[in-house]
Amino acid sequence: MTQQNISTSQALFDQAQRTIPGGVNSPVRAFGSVGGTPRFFTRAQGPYLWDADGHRYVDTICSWGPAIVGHAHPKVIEAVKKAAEGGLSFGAPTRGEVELAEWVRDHLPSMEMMRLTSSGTEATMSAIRLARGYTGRSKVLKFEGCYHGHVDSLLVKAGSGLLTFGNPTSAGVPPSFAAETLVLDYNDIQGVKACFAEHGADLAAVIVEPVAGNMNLVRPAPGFLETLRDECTKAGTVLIFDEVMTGFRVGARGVQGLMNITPDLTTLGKVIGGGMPMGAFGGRKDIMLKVAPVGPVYQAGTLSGNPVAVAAGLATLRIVSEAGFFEALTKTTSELMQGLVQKARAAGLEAFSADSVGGMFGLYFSQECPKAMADVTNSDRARFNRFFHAMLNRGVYLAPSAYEAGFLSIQHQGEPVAEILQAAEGAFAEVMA
Ligand code: HOZ
Repeated sequence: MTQQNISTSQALFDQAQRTIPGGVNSPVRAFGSVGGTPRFFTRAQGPYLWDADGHRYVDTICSWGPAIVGHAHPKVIEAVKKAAEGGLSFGAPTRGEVELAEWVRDHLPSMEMMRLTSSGTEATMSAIRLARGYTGRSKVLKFEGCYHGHVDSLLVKAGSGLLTFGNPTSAGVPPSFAAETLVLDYNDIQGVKACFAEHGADLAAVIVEPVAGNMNLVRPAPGFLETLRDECTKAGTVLIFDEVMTGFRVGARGVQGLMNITPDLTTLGKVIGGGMPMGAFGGRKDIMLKVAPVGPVYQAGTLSGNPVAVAAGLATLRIVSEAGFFEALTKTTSELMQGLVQKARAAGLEAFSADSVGGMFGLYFSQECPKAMADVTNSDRARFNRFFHAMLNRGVYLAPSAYEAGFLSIQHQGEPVAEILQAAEGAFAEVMA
């Protein structure tokens, strides 16, 4: 197959590296894991992206989740234009942010109260501080391969870009901060029980991606989230579900609704901003009332609850709450996974599996779906990298790392999914040659 001409992306990447470390503003985008030249994009519409050399791609990242209604959806764009015409930022309260908070509370009842932020990282950072302020304890338990944003005490054995670049604990995190973070394998139920037996009285919080999406997609094993809930309740530890990725992505009520488990605090991002910078943390009223100005835990932000981001978020959330939205998205995503497994088998590849929850999916070059980070590491990542490029060259943009999940939008139904499957037929044949 002839290779694409990507001279404009290449020139932009060369130029970018002179002023921006690695040429990118977020590490995974640099293609460090898969090699080659990152595409620079000029526009997106529905399920498609166009790069600076004019190539069109079916987008299976959807901005890492937010573009769930498709890129540049007319209703979202209209809401953004209207809000922008009224002023970009006031640094003061607005009606829209109250409406957004009420919408979120109505769909995620565990979030009795919340605070809006400008990113998921801010949300997790604030949730951890709040849990510490509420409990008067310092230690936090997290799970290997889960990524909760670039917060000092959570950049320990973290996922996403840290795994991609083989350095799961960031330089610049003081050992004394890291010492406050305990780390277990995802789905290690016995480890959780033993950890609580030893450290329960010192644990301020357990933070978990209830379906992991930053070491590829990894489902919670039966009993894992339930054990976290039970142990936290017994020890007076705050259970934080990081639903930055999964919130309004796996279903209208997040993983907590799908699995019927109530966390004490939840963090959100991505979909609630509809493609604009937005995050939120919230939960039990008695905990949230510790946040300033009513409580002693400080948290603030000039752009928090930004009116344009709130408008994009509200417009997006109104669409995802239409009847049948998640049923259709879940069906499309799961059919794509089945189709990809069939294409792999037809090409003679046994070591390939796929899974999805709502509109979020994982592709693994291994016989079985992973249960923890080590399973992803042990998959055939070299073959994934070849598959990534074979798909890119055929007009399908996959996440550029075996450690990332993928995302579809409601506009992928029909033709775009057919295009992905057709590309996969050629790509599987290429990686088996
Ligand atoms: N950390 C994000 C995915 N897990 C990637 C963010 C980005 O590059 O936009």
